[in-house]
Amino acid sequence: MSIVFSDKLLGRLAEAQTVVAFTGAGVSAESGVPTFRGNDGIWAKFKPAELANINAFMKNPELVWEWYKQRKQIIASVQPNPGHYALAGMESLFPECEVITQNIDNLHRRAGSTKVHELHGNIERNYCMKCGAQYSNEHVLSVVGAPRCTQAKCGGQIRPDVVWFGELLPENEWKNAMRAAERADVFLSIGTSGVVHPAASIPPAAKQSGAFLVEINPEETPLTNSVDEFIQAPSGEVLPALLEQIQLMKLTKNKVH
Ligand code: BJW
Ligand code: ZN
Repeated sequence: MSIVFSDKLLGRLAEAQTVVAFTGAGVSAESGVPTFRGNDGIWAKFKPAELANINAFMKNPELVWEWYKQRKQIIASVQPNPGHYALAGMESLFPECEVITQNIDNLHRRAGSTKVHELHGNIERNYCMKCGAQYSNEHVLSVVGAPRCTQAKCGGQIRPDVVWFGELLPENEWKNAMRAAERADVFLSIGTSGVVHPAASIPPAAKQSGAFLVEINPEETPLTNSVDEFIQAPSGEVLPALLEQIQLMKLTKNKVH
C-alpha cells in the first residue's frame, strides 16, 4: 500500500526536535496480540472491562489468572511487528524520541526502543500483594490455578504487575510521560481507542502544549475530530512508510546543505 503523507506533517517532522509516540493495543494487533475492544470476538470468554479490576481478582482469582496466563503465553510467542521496529528506528533520526505506551506486552523494548514509559505496567512482572516479592512468568506459569507467594509464612496472592481499573498509574511513568507530551513537536497517537483515562488525556495535553497531533488508526476514535492529521490505516503499514519518508527527507536535506 502506498501512503502519501501531507507536506504539513513532513514539514513539522523536518523541523522536529522531539517526537513522541503514544501507543495502544492496536500497535500490537499485527503481531497477533488481541486488542481489548476489537470486535474480533477473541475475548468471548473473558471480558476485559469486567476482569481488569481488583474486585474481579479477589472474587475469582482463578478466572483472572486464566486470562492473564493465556495472554502471557500469546505475548511470549509473538514478535514485534514493522510498526514497533519503525518507532525504534525513529530514535536515531530525532534529538529526542520517546514512546508512551498503554501496552503491557514489552514489544516496544523488544523492538529496540529505549525510552519507553509504560503507563499500565508490564505483563512480564508479577508480585505478591502481601509482601511485594517478585515472581517470574516462568514461575507463575508453572503453577496450576492462582499462584500464591512461596516466601516463608506469607502465602499472599501473586498478581500481574499491571494497572487495573480504579488503580493509580505508576507515578514516575506518568510524570515522565506528561513531560514528554508537553515537550513534543510532533505527537503520534497510534492504535488506541482513547477511551481509558487518565491515559486518554495525554494526546490533547500534547496538542495544548503546541504539538502537531497525528492519529494512526484504521478506525475513527473520540480523538479523531481534534487531531491535526488522521491517517486511517494499520500502524504496521503506516509507520515503516513514515520512517522511510523521514529518512529520505533527512538524506536530501543533508545533501542540499
Ligand atoms: C489498530 C490496528 C492496527 C486495531 N493499527 N490501530 C475519566 C472519565 C471516565 C472514567 C475515568 C476517568 N478517569 C478515570 C476513570 C476510570 C477508568 C476509565 O478510564 N474508565 C473508562 C473506560 C470509562 N480509569 C482507571 O480506572 C485508571 N485509573 C485511575 O483513573 O486511577 C485514579 C482512580 C483511582 C481510584 C478511583 C477512581 C480513579 C486505570 C486504567 C487502567 C487500564 N487498564 C487496562 C488493563 C491493563 C492490564 C492488562 O492489559 O490486562 O489497560 S484496561 C485496557 O484498556 C488496557 C489498555 O491499556 C487500555 C486502553 O486500551 P487500548 O490500548 O486503547 O485498546 P483498545 O482495544 O480499546 O483499542 C485498540 C485500538 O486499536 C482501536 O481503536 C482499533 O481501531 C485500533 N487498531 N488494529 C492501528 N493494525
Ligand atoms: Zn508474599
